[in-house]
Amino acid sequence: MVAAMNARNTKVMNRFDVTSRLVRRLTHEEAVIGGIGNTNFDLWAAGHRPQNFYMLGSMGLAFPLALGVALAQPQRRVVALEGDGSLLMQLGCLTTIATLAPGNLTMVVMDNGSYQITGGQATPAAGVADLIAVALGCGISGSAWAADEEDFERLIDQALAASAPRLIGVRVDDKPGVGATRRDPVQIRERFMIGLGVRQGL
Ligand SMILES: Cc1ncc(C[n+]2csc(CCOP(=O)(O)OP(=O)(O)O)c2C)c(N)n1
Repeated sequence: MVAAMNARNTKVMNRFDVTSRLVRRLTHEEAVIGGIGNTNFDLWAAGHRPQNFYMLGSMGLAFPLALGVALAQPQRRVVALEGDGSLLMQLGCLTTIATLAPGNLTMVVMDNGSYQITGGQATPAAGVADLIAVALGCGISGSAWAADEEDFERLIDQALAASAPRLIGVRVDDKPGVGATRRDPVQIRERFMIGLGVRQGL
């Protein structure tokens, strides 16, 4: 049963492929927040959208930032992508998200069991820690590991129609991110605010 599945029972997928599958399912100008490094690189490579935000430099801030967007724009669906190492650095955000429970927030953790971009050091998620069990324990019910790509798409469709936040866990391989965003925080912020309709374009 999917809900009882742990990370060890799941297929190891590819982050760029999974990210591309996610982006192809977006049809309502959903906001998507990519986390530091690989999650935002692959989000960029999957095809830039005006509603994409690419976190630079701050581990673990994709979910908190997405929480803010979800609360500010309750009519818009918000998706956040984060690496396991980054989520582990900011685990407390899951309790805040469970407490505020925005129904329009979907989170995806791309779990490669390592701090890949800084040299592949193992994270606790490679060993004893199960991030979906953590999310469920924090009160984010409905969170689940994706068994394979098809299951991931099914979980995304369910989450995008849900009325409570969810975390979807995806075990991914160690392939590097495919693209690279320009390291220009002001441009990233301005583009995003225009994409969300809260600032006029130039
Ligand atoms: C507070 C802090 N410590 C360390 C770093 C350096 N750093 C940047 S990305 C990263 C690893 C991110 O790991 P993960 O989120 O699992 O993503 P992956 O690289 O595996 O895709 C580290 C250690 C940082 N940016 N901020």
